[in-house]
Amino acid sequence: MNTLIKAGAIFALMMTMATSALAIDYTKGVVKKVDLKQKKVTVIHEELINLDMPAMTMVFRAADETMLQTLQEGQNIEFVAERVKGKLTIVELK
Ligand SMILES: [Cu+2]
Repeated sequence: MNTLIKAGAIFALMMTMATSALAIDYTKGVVKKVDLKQKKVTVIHEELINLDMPAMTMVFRAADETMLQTLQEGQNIEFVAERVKGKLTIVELK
């Protein structure tokens, strides 16, 4: 029984990983402003398909500070944004 549960859990985990790997779709954008204090970044982004959002300029939160520190105004980026606790957050950066 235990082995079965473990096998099931591992399978579920593998499926999750496979799905998220496939789902990663980077969106292009240009950094307009970096706010290290507020951990926010303004990005002129192209269409965000996963969020059903057209191209626009908007403020995102950054998943972590190190990510923010690599960003500079005017920089071209490719990123993944997701809704984290109701707030649009950049979770992946190329
Ligand atoms: Cu937007």
